Amino acid sequence: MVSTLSLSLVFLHLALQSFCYGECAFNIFRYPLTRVERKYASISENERLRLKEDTRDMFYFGYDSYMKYAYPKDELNPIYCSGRGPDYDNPSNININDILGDYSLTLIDALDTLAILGDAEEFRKAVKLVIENVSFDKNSTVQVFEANIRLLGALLSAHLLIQDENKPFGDLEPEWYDGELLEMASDLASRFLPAFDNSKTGLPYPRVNLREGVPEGSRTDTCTAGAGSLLVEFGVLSRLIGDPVYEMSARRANKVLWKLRNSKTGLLGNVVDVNTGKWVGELSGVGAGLDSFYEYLLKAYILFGHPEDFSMFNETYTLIKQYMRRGRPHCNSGSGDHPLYVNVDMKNGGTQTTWIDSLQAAFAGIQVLAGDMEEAICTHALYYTIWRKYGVLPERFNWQRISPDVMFYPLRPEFVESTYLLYQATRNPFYLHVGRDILTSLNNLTKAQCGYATIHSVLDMTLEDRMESFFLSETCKYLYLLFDVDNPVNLNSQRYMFTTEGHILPLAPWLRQQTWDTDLFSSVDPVMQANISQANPWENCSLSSQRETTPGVYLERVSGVNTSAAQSETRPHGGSGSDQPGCYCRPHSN
Ligand code: DMJ
Repeated sequence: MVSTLSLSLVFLHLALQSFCYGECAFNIFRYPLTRVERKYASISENERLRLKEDTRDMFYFGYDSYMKYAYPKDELNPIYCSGRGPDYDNPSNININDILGDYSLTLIDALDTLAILGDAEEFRKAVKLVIENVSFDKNSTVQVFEANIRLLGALLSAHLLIQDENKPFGDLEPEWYDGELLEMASDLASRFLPAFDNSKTGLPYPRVNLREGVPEGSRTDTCTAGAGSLLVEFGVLSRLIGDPVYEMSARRANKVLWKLRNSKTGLLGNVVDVNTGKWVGELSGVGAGLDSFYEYLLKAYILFGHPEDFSMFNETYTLIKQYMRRGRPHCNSGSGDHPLYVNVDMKNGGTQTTWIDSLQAAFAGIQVLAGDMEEAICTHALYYTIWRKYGVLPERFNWQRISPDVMFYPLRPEFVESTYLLYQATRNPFYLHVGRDILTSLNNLTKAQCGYATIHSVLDMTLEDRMESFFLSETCKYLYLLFDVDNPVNLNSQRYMFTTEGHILPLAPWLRQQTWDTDLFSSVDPVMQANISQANPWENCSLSSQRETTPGVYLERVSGVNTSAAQSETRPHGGSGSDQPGCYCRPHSN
């Protein structure tokens, strides 16, 4: 790993220049500058503006082609210039059917990117098309997680942008607008509720049929991110319409996952059964299957301000660093391999795989939000090295064999996202250069006849005829925002937060107002509690941080139990990872 990835050291050093100015142990910019240092040290204003315009062109090439060849279908086939909808003939084709539902997905997902590009006219036109033509009353069985982040998040974001009286993106409001997008959001979310109602633990079934609810014989295994990344959108919807049921359902799912953490390590697995609460996949990592669960603990706190979400994030983040981080302890000094986060066994923290996946590239962005800047720079540098090697990120990269394990690249945004967030946080022109590399390789490697195409294999750069909706909603958006330094989002960055699908939401005081006692809604009913306890008899071990933040009050409020009595019966729990004061537990009797 050291030799091939040693390039990441160079990138790391370059990236640390402005961040560590005057503080870090080393400074590699000694004059005269080398050729590489000269390249990364600055970027001309003309070049930045050219990159911004090129990114704009990239978006419109994809968007206009979608509108011309694919709309009202869900996605564009960018090679054969046609549209794609659900595969109704083959219900088991979940690669397609989990996401596409015959609801003009790409158009809805792209709404706030149009606003961010300053195209108020096209935004209003698109809003009209959505309101007049899209219905969620469809016989489509889709993933709750995907429909939540791509559709619900997009509808809420567009509605809130329209409602913003300051109009930072121009006049987005069609004159006849009367909250129709919010009504659609509410209708869509109501179709998700059977996923929660039908489960024995409170964790949502992974899929619902939009018309019929949870299909007979539906699979009960869900990834952790799928069950635990709903709180941002559900919380905003609940607060907008004054109905706590959505926030309650999402909070309860998070609470259940929290109770299911491994008693020894405190880690979560990547797949869980919604009826038994048993872990089906015991892999713990920061990429596929778990990524947005961590992200939404932090983002829910940023948005709604509940200390409990922050405690959960902090506790989890500490454990991630404790169990998953490998390599030298300090990123920019000392000896050893470049740090990376590996996938581990949730039961003991042992390394389980020798690959990292491209979704993990978003973790650097989470580290920026968490304020762990040196580590964010370090994480990002590793992915940049891999990006440079292939021109894109393979879906999985084997860090032991230094080669891809899974070859495709479906135009994912994660690496662009963390590049943008790092530039916002550091203002280091290094990241503009990274953005230029990304833009260049997307144009060189993925541009097809009428849009941008998924790379089938990073080894031979063959293409697949698919442009996922997140290309317009995230990849193009983050790249544009990276170069458009004067964009209203960047000038008021303290006023906005991105969902995991890149939709912007306002950080507004009204979202932080307590309209109901959310703690009460996070309780789990007795039947569900019994199921969870069976799955994890040591569940209370993992509640230490909640008890510490609201000592004695939390459990009394949700269950009526006098917690001081309950706590006096506890005994110390001796697993590693549970050495914080106050982590006492006893097993439940079954
Ligand atoms: C997007 O839909 C979201 O970013 C999600 O959180 C993860 N996967 C895709 C993009 O890769």
